[in-house]
Amino acid sequence: MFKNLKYKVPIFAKRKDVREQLYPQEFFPDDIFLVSYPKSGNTWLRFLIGNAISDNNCDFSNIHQLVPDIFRNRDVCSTLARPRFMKSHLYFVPDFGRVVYLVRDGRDVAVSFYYHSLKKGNIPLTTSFAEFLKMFNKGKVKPRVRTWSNHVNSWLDSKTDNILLLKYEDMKRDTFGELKRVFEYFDIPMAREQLISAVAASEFSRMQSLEKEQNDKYHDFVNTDPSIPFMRKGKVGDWKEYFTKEQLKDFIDIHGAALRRLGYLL
Ligand code: PPS
Repeated sequence: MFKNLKYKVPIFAKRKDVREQLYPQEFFPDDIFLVSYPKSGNTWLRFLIGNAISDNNCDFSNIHQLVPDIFRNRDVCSTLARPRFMKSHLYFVPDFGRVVYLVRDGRDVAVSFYYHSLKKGNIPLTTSFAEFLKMFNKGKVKPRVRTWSNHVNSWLDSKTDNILLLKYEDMKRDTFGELKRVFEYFDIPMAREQLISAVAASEFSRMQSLEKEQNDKYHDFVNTDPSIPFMRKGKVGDWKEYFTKEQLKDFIDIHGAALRRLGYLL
């Protein structure tokens, strides 16, 4: 099963006993995993799907019940109706049958990750973006899921069938079209009107209001440092405000191949 892989699978995924302690008890062939490197827009995708399958009742209080994380909400996974949608930040794992692999320009990911790390207290508040970027480029940030380009390449190089590649930038341009593509790709019937209303219920401004309302309760997203919002900017190309020419050159030296294969370096 693990033969002929260019990228190493995580040690815990190789060890069946450990895997069983971490993952849901059972995987089903119709499970759908929403996989991404952190800060690529996974929560937005979870809200879109969560709203579509719950008649627009998704918020920060129940997102983990509707579209759980395979580790943190492991017990919830076994209670879900099938087909289950579950979230993960793992780099390539052969155990995942049907996958939506969500990507975002690594430079925007780096900026978003910087604020995330400050918010979570994973780096001192005095850390500059320049200092953080050096750690990011080496994959030395929490959670440790290797470098951005390593993650991207591991999934793009995988020979697994049934991977739908989604781009944050395309979701921004045509949210309805991209959400529709997810349901169509996996042959899950979903009424057009429901998709339209799920898109509206998951708009940045609405999720931002929800974050403010639910600020003191749901620590995963919001109850860390409230002065740094989870719903920060939600923009494409914000990196231009942060990167110096030299940082951009270094970034391209390290992650250029992955940026190029995703069409981010035209
Ligand atoms: S996490 O912590 O890894 O789960 O983060 P993740 O959810 O993958 O990514 C967070 C970024 O996604 C932005 N976001 C959105 N953008 C557009 N529209 C909507 N509705 C939306 N919801 C979340 C969020 O603002 C983070 O990006 P930045 O650039 O930091 O604003």
